[in-house]
Amino acid sequence: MKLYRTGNGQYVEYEGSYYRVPELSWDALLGHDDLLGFLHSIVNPGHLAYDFFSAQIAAPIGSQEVWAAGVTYYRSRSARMAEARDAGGGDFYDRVYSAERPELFFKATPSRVAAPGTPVRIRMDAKWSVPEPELTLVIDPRGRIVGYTAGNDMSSRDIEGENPLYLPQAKVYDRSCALGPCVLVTSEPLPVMTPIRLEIERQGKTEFSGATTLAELKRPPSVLVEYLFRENHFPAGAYLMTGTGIVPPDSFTLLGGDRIRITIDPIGTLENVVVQGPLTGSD
Ligand code: DO4
Ligand code: MG
Repeated sequence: MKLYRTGNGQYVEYEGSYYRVPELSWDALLGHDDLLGFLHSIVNPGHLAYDFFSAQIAAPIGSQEVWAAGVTYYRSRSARMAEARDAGGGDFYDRVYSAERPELFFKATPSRVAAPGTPVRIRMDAKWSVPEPELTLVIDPRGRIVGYTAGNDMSSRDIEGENPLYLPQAKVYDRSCALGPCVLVTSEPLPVMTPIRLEIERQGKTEFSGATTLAELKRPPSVLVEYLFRENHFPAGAYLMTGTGIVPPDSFTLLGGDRIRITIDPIGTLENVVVQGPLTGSD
């Protein structure tokens, strides 16, 4: 069951039809004791909606914080070790990959999150920027995974590689994160063979494409959530990006105008265009 947040309220997509979710804020939905059961109760002719396609899809987030896990795929460990070699950082990326405690970091407040179809940004003071396509866990205030969305953990690799203490600047800035297009609400874990695909289009041509599967994710999502909720309360719930398993070659950097597509089949495709510089009023 797919839950969309739009400029026109919330909709549920189920078996090809759309249903209007009666007035409940996004935070109230995530706080629901039985979100999946509640959404199933809406799937009836009384709530059928025919105006979904005229609604502007918004990022599927209310007042939740976005957190991220790092170095959860072998590919990410290797890329990070290479970029931090001159800073003497190779060793601790390897250590965190095999340590019991995961790397978790704060990623974004809701205002820094780009909606599907709106720009994500690269920093003016960065020379090496990449998207990171990541399965993102949607967690309710009780610490239960209630759904999944696609996420883009935009990253400045030169800033991160210069000194690991610069990680927050490499990761957290305006529109450094995108989420969407919907939340797949389910009580089942996603199959391990679920593919995550990244395509970067430049001037109408594919500049980079890559794929991985959840089978490459080293740590179970439930373990990442358990660490996130240790000593932390999230009254509105939280989002947790699970790390990237796709890293473009070191010669690649994003440019303004690039189009990024992140596809996780049961969720859909999250698409954003890259901007370097200030956003215009309409962004
Ligand atoms: O440790 C740096 C960040 C790693 C990251 O964002 C990832 O592996 O996805
Ligand atoms: Mg990441």
